[in-house]
Amino acid sequence: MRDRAFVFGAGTSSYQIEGATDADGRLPSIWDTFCVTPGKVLRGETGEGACDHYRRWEQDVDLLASLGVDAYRFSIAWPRVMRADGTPNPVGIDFYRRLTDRLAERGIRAFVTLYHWDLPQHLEDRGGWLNRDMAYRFADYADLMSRALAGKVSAWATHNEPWCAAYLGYGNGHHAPGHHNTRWGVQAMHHLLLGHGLALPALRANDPQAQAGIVVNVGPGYPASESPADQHAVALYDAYQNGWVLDPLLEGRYPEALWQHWPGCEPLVLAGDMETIAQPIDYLGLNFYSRAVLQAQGEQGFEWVHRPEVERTTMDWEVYPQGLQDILEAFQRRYPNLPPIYITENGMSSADAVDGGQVDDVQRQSYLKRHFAACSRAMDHGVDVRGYFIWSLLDNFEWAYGYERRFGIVHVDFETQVRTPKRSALAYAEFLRERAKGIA
Ligand code: IFM
Repeated sequence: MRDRAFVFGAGTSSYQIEGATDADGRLPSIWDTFCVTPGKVLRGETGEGACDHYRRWEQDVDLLASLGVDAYRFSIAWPRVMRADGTPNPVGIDFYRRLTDRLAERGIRAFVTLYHWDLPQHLEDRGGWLNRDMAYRFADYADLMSRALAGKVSAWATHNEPWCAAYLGYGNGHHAPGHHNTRWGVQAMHHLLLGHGLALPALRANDPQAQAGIVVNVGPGYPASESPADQHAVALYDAYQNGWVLDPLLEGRYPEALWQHWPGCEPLVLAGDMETIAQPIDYLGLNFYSRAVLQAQGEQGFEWVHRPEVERTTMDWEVYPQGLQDILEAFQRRYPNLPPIYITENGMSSADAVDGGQVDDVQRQSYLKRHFAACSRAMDHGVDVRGYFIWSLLDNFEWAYGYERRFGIVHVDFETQVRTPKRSALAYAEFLRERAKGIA
């Protein structure tokens, strides 16, 4: 059991839960556009209703308090808080003021992400993250929000998972805005990271007590065989999956192996950019779900080996808790200046249904326990992990999969908006009560 300084929480993001996409002057986001583009989202679902959190936020804070979490991780919808001319939308900002105030009243720390993928559509119309200017617009937005919420936030994250925003959004088109061009993905990543670096000074100046960092999705690769070709495949995969984001942030350079995988796709980098990107951060958020088993495919390639016999989730992601320990320890060895870490997302999707007023999500309870145990082992081996957030508080809009994939520890009936804590939520609450007793 960890002491009280260790933060236990749960997370969500704006587009996935808020709904109310045209309330109080919120502007359209790239996800609003993407969702109504035929064939992009399963069953054509959208974030228009989602969990109706924009209207039910008080009930959701009560839910968090009933679980006994130390912290709540959520994101701000950029299109809610800033008008197209860059001026603030006071009604939108007030929503997040009320939310953070209520969390503070309940003794719950706010971990706030600025960008969890809902770029205002009018900015995409100017090129989105392919346009270098976006990094400066993002810094303005960070400045606005860190002034507005100064003193109310425990930790700011500039971005959530720039890998997904860049690669899925601009590289392979699975996410909004749906572009399919590797070079664009690489350039979008550079501008996202530059935006991160440009935002940091504003966060520090406006809200000096808060921690400032970034959240990155990571995953370990393992070779399908001992062959040198498969080992090389893993090195390429690691550059693509982890190093592409972490090397610039922590070492001020892109990994060479990335350009073996994507020859000729280097981004346009201006003088001083890498220094801006690699400024020190107070913490690094890591999102962990699964692992990849890989084999070589050609000179520059790798491919996933699908092993049907292993435990999987309804995302078809392999359940491999040991991967969390392995990757934490690998990063500790690799990056001498690794900042303190929060596991900002960990969780799984399953086909949960309410039965007799209960949701018995046995696999999720086991998944969470095994992953937290793996995280604890890494801590015992010296990795400085400061907190662990379950993804997600609520079943929600799972991007291109719509509402089908349920990640919540709380079940949401999307027809009635009734919330039902699953067994995993009840077990988490019990664990947190026991911990409180142990350290009282
Ligand atoms: O739901 C997403 C979240 O928005 C970002 N990280 C991964 C989760 C599960 O796919």
